[in-house]
Amino acid sequence: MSTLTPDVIAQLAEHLENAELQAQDVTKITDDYPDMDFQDAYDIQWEIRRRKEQRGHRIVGMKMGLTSWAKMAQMGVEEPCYGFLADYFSCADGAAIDTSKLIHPKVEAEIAFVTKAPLKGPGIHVADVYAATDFVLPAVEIIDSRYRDFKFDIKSVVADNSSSSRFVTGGRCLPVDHMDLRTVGVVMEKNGEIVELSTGAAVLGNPAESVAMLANMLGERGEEIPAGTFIMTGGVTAAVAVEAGDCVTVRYHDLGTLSMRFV
Ligand code: 0L1
Ligand code: MG
Repeated sequence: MSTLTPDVIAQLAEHLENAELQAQDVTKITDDYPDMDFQDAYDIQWEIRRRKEQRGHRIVGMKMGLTSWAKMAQMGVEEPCYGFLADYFSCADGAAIDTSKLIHPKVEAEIAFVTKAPLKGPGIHVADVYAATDFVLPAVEIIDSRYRDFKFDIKSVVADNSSSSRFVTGGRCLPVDHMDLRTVGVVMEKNGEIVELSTGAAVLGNPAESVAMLANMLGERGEEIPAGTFIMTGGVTAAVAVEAGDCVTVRYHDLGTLSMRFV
């Protein structure tokens, strides 16, 4: 059930997308619309997606957020959410990421999937995800909430495309049946010092659970994960703030290493 009119959904989508494009922070939208519900929040997110596609951008993947206790505890929010990835969010391994286009970026080490068959909820489980997976690969997400000081609640976050901003991929692709994703070790270094350590199990016990959850959440809107979709499953560690001058390297067991610098 939604509480906001289509006009208000459109206005809020424009407001949040402008905040992203102008790298200008805003206050959380539930301050003005305290009764908005999850359907309103996802309607705003889908309207931002529509606006980008209308301007010629391609959607190149999906992300799940807040899927680890480290992230939930860090943000004081206890519910996973999803977002979409537009073409200009994608950065190559080794990229120089321009912080002047961002508000207050943070990095998260993630495990990503690429599907080879559609997944449509409800009822999708881990075995369905394994059967539909082409390969897994490492990814680093650069999140950038548009909300002042990263102060928000889950509905405001969902409307803001779950803080999606940039992501880096590279490393090695492996078939999912060659690995136990729960024991994939991850070491994050900032400027040569280890800042976070974790393993894949930090994400819902198994990152494949995160893909299943995405399929089931999309299924509630009659949507699916199409074959060939790139999906980031959520940070295995808490997010780490970065600024111009920082270099980040993330080492994954078996999946290689990703690096980026912030300029
Ligand atoms: O990818 C994420 O886990 C971020 C979800 C949104 C909350 C945040 O900005 O930390
Ligand atoms: Mg993330």
